[in-house]
Amino acid sequence: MPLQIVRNDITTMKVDAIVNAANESLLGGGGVDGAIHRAAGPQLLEECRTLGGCKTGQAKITKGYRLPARYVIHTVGPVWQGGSHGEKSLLVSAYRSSLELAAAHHCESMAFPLISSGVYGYPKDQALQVAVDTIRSFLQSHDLTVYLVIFDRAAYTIGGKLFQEIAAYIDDRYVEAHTSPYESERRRMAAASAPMSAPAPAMFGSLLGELDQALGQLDESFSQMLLRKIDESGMTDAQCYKKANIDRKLFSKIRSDVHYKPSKATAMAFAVALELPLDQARELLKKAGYAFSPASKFDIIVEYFITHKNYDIFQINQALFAFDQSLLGG
Ligand code: AR6
Repeated sequence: MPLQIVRNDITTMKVDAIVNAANESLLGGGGVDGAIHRAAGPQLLEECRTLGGCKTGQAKITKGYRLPARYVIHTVGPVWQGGSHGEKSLLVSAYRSSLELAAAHHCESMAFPLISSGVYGYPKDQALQVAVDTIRSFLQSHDLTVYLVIFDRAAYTIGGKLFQEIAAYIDDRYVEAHTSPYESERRRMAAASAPMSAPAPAMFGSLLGELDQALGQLDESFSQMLLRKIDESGMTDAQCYKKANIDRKLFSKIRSDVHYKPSKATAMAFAVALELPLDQARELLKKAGYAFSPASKFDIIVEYFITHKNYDIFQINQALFAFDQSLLGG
């Protein structure tokens, strides 16, 4: 999955490059900077001394020394001064410069801390939004796996109102699924015994056509249905898998293997990228052998977003993260 949000200590990440939230001197400090220098050992500071500092919004690269990461990209985020001192564009620039440096060094994976959100005081929710937006737009034109590493849970809050709405939605579904089995049974029986109205003769032609099409689609595999729906949506393959937060390699596997069985998170990510209404999302999932379950918070949260026609996978992932669920994508 090209952008993943994880809760971790960045010094333990096994990626090509980790990013350090440094200061302009590049000579170390507290927070994540201190942790990275401690874990990398004194040689990191020696190399940093040769760099001549770094301006806010820019980035410089060193080796990773004792870290599992090959490189450390040192960037300097802005100090928060209320928001009207160009903080946002400097923060965007810190992310962009780091991403460009990683790409120039042929990194395939990198990890960011939430730059400026500690000692530098940038409000965490806004810092997170800038991080997600900037990384996401860079990934439109680059193949790279980027981890956004969240250290403390407080850094990660979705809006209180949204959180409560989703929590209420989960509660409702649980209630429906776990109480009143007689009521749902009664509803099922009533629906089954309702008389079917006969179609008017003029409709037969089009009905037969639809039936024909429906029967043809019965044998469709997940991969065939996915490719058909991508064509129908007018998106290109790349637009679709990027929107689904799926990497190109996984997509070509699905594309070339008619019988490919994706994970549930992958199937759901495509349903969201294609902006399918709930019934069609169910169909696509079924092709991969899955169903939305009222006993799974993960499923209910995705269902919440689909029924609210909010198909922004990053917002969905933020909500999943807030509820301690795994994320959508490959
Ligand atoms: N792994 C991942 N994230 C971490 C870790 C860790 N080991 N430790 C802290 N964080 P900060 P800034 C999070 O203060 O705001 C330094 O002294 C932390 O929870 O490290 O950009 C520099 O030298 C927070 O969300 O960086 C500068 O002087 C985020 O990393 C100044 O701080 C960034 O917090 C830079 O301040």
